[in-house]
Amino acid sequence: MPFDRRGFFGRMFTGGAALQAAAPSTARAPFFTPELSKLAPRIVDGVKEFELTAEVVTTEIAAGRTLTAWGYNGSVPGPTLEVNEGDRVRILFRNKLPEPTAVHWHGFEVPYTQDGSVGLGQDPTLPGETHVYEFTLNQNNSCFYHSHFPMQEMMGAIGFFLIHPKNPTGPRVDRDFGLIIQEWDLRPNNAVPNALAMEFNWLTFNGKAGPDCTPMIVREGERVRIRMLNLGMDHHPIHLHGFQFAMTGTEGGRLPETMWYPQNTILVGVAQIREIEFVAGRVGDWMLHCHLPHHMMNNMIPMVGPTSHGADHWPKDDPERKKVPGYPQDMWMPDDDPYSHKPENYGLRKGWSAAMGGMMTMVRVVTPEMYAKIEELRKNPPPRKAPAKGHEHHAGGSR
Ligand SMILES: [Cu+2]
Repeated sequence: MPFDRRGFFGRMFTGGAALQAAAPSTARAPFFTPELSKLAPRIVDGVKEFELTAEVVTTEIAAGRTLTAWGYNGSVPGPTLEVNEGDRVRILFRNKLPEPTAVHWHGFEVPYTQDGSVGLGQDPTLPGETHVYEFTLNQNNSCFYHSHFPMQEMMGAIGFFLIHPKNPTGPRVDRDFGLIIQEWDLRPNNAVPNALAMEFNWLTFNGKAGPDCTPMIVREGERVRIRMLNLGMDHHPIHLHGFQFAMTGTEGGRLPETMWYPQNTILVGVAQIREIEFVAGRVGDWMLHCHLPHHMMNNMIPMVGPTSHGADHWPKDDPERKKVPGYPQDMWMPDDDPYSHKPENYGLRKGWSAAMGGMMTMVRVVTPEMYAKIEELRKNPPPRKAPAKGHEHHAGGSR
């Protein structure tokens, strides 16, 4: 398929800046899923063999807010699997959950007996049992794995599974990120989500709610791809500040450039993957977030106020203000400290955390100097600080 690198898209995205990303290169950008580890295979007679275990996982989705959900290999969502087109893959799947389960390989072109469609292609894997999946992957696209029991899906049982192309097409990206979109209904003093809910008060990218999402760090001028995967009860319109991007791929694979068009908000429907690309042409700390208003906050409660918050943040329990129809609506409660130990947050403006609640992360487009500083901190990160007193609501611990 012919790709014109000097086409209008290149010009639109770069605004005349050097098209560094389109320079020929054979090296592939590493795929990076912030917060989530990669599951390393062992090679057995030329087959990539993975061990995947479904189990109960307790994690922290924001400072002080615990989630006990169902994931894989100690992680919720599960670890990222990454293979190449043409690979033979074997998965030794162990069920450590207290009920039957099965893993569906979502988007895979494999024999139906290996597809994980429980009932049709296989029996459920009972608690304590191991089931072996094996297939050859003659395809290239962003896939995922998940339990094929719907309530288990809502308990978090999902992970990324990327199949890299043998022969990549189109402009090469410098940065390649993956985000898994999930939503949780967590009631007060309860870490176990209500999997039947239709309304959600905690919204996560890769198992973290803002401001606990680790920013994606890129250098000025780099070509960035973000692959967003959604599995929940809502479709999420994801908006990027500061740039126009193009949808360059779906869960079915990369799209030809003739199908790209500019946008800055993209609807990621349930069970879909949407891949966006842009050239990060301008330095800045740019939000990437779901634009559903209720998904831009943590621990959304039926009424925000009146509350008994201290004098240093909003809303204020003030009879005069309460005469104004509608007051109070929004909160403003910066608490940067519990997140200041992350190297990726270095140098953010004071008070940044107040605006970063909910399904909200950042693309930080940085100078070479800032990039070097963050790299240095990654080798030697500062200690973690506790949330400020009275700020437990940030994490929802007190409600
Ligand atoms: Cu949303």
